[in-house]
Amino acid sequence: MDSFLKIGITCYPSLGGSGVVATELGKLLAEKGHEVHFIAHSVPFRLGSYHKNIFYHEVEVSDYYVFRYPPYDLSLATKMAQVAKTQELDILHVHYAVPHAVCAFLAKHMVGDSLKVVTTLHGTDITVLAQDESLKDLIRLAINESDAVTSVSRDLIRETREVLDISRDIDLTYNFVDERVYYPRDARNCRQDFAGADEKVLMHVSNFRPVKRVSDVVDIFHQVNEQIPSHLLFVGEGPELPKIQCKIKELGLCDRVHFLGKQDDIAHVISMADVLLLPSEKESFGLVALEAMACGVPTVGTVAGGIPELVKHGETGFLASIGDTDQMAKDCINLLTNPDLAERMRAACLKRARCDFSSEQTMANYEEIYYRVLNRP
Ligand code: GMT
Repeated sequence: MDSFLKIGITCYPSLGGSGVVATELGKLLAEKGHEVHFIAHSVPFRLGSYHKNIFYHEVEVSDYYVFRYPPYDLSLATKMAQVAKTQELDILHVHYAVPHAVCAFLAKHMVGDSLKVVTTLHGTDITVLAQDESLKDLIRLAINESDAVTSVSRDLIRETREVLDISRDIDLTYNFVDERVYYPRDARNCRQDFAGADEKVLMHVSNFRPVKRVSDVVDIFHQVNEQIPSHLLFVGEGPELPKIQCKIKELGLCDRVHFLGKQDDIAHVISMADVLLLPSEKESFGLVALEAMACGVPTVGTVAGGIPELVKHGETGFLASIGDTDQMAKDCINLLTNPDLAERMRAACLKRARCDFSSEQTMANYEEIYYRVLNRP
């Protein structure tokens, strides 16, 4: 059918929410009938099983001896152009500005204006990298030259305009989760491995980078555990992890805090929790809070970035100022000692995830953007 498109997608295949969202979007588009070509350095980790409309094109980087740093960006741009030409792509949808939007800009110059570039900004590409003078002008160029730019929150649109001093249109396209995967799972058996019947479970899932303020997670938990017997489950890995492990030891919380490392089946793992902690100082969206919400788990976190657009304070969780661990601990205690409130929030979470962040709506938004840049009704 004519209305089906050939779409190239580039993302970070092995880490982070941006890669997860890009891969899940590609899978949905393929299920709908579009032809989707992933162009990346490895197979996206959430790609899953074979689908006739999904193709993967690997970027191979030259290791010629004169290169001190192998030029991945140039190889990616060339691969994008090759795939666009041979597969007759309509759209190249790149997730994360650096280097993907820049590579797409180069690819478009190699292919011609028939190839339309859509760039999705995910957060740290603007809130961290665009603050760096060595990258700022390049990011601004790539954003201005994209045929459409989307952002995962209003707050990120605001910050992009402010940091890069640009005025072009940016479409708001919130993230989503696949409802067939993210729903409340029966995790009672797994929960029993950590917590007794009358104990509570708090959880933090992240890449343990400084912006996540994982130390605040420990401070919140410390206060909660003094009032309510509970356990803290950490999911993920990252640079702050060793520091956190030392802090847990110093506080004598080793038997209360459990490190699960990286986990694939996040829906199942999150379903063990009574509350998700997200005390970040930067968070353009906070995909993990949506994953939790879709499993009926409220979030206690901060008002950073786009979190308030996702978590409704008092309805699907509680939000406090960045660093206000006392308030976040109080909010957790309130939630964990008040079964009516917990049940109300759980129901509100399930409803909000389904109604306001549905995969169908998000895919429709992206399709509308694709057809718009192609000038097709
Ligand atoms: O959370 C991270 O630091 C990873 C990062 C990424 O690039 O994958 O996440 C960003 O994109 C996610 C998907 O859109 C958002 O949900 C995260 O909020 C955003 N992270 C930050 O803004 C710190």
